[in-house]
Amino acid sequence: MRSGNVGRVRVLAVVAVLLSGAVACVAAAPRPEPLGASGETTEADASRRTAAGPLNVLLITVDDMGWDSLGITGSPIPNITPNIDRLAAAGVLFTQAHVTIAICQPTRAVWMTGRYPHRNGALGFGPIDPDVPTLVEALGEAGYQTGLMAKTGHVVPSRLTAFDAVIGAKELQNGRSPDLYYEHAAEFFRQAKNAEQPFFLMANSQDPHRPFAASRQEVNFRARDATSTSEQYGGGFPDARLAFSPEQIPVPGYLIDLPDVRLEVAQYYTSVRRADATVGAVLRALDDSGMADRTLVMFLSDHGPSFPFAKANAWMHSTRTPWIVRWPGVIAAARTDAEHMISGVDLAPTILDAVGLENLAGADGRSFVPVLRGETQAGREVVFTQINSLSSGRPFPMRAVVGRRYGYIFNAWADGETSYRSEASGGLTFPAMREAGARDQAAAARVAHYLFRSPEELYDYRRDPDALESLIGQPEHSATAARLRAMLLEHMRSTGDPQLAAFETWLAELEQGPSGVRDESTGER
Ligand SMILES: [Ca+2]
Repeated sequence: MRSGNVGRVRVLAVVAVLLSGAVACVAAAPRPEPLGASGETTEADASRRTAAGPLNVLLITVDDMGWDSLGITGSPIPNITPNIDRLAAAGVLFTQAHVTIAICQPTRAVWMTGRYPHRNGALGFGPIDPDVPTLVEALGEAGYQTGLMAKTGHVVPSRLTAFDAVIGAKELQNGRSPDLYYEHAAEFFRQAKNAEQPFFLMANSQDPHRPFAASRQEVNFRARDATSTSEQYGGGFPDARLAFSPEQIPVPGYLIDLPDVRLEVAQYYTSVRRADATVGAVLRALDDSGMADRTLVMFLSDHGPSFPFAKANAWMHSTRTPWIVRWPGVIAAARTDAEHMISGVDLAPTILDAVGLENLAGADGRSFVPVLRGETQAGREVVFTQINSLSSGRPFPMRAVVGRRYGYIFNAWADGETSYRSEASGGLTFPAMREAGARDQAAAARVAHYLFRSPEELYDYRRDPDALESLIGQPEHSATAARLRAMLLEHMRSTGDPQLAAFETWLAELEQGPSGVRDESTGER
């Protein structure tokens, strides 16, 4: 690592803090000294800089994969994710991890900045604000060779040039060919090794994002892709046959068990298996490079699956993610952490801390490196999640606080008339649920709840992980609701949330008494 660059990072960080006026948001605790900046070798330095050189970082992400779709997190499908399971067996798996926002682009903007969406500018599909520092730029300034594979339009799109190497989805068969991931990752590792630079590679699988493998949507997408002249498309798709029979797969509890739902979930799991193969291919390339023993590997999904009641929402299944870290020499193999709640805002601070760099100026998140080292970290009882506008550009603002047991959601858009629609409303599942609603009252209620919500929801996720019964209005849960409302209010105030006025208005209505609460079944207040 070049020490001059490290110094420049610090100067830029200080300037950025002064410009943004965000001094209060910078962690007050002293940060670890960057590599080589201190004359003394601490124990922490020793793990960062092995005899072979500084610590490399490989960040592997999958697209729209549910936290419980893996073997290691309890999927009943045999051998569904052998490669990810193997990675977890060599590191720590966090079972109480959440991303911050369950949409492709803004979730990655949170990862890159360590800031909540309303503090980095990327509320929906917009770019990160120009004055907000990013993880990739900090690592590049510190002498890291940086690379990006797929999802290129969704990772700091305004600053794609910040990456030294960009391998688009088109060169990876729409981000879905394990063989091509191997080839390109191997080449990236070779170049970093030859340049004698540490590396940061963000390898993004575009599986299991829609179109699911062997689906009608994929047939249609393939036809459009074949004639596309855009830079992003035209790379083709790997061939796929349905890997699981519809009878063989578990239907998520938040959906309704119907033939078309089973078929689409089987298609989803076919894509999950291919995503796992891509993860395995990238890890094999790392092994073959000979640098695995000085590389921190982090794995997570960008949010939950593209089904109703998951992606682009704020329920537990929307944001809960399987988050794995392998760090040779630091993390004892096969640990599971079910205690600490970690969040998308913590990703950049943790990577920077692990390699010995300062946190990004103005970051909301904080490093969980102490937890990786086996220590207990206070203040990890809840995470905050949100939705703003969807890929369609339509606003559906939601704010949520999620704990290990309870979760509270404020739906600022739920007025009894506005109807929710997202990408997951297409395909097979939601139309099948709507059709079932025409002949079944319970299905009709479920569909109506999805479409219209209510201003607030409260769930006991330990008892009801699929969020089937909101506890709002039940006297025995009113204290829990009040506690979570207060936590969310404080968070929204302290982060300057643009939905604050809407939430305060709602809380004022609640103060007026039970008549102020809208009855979800009738839409009346
Ligand atoms: Ca995604």
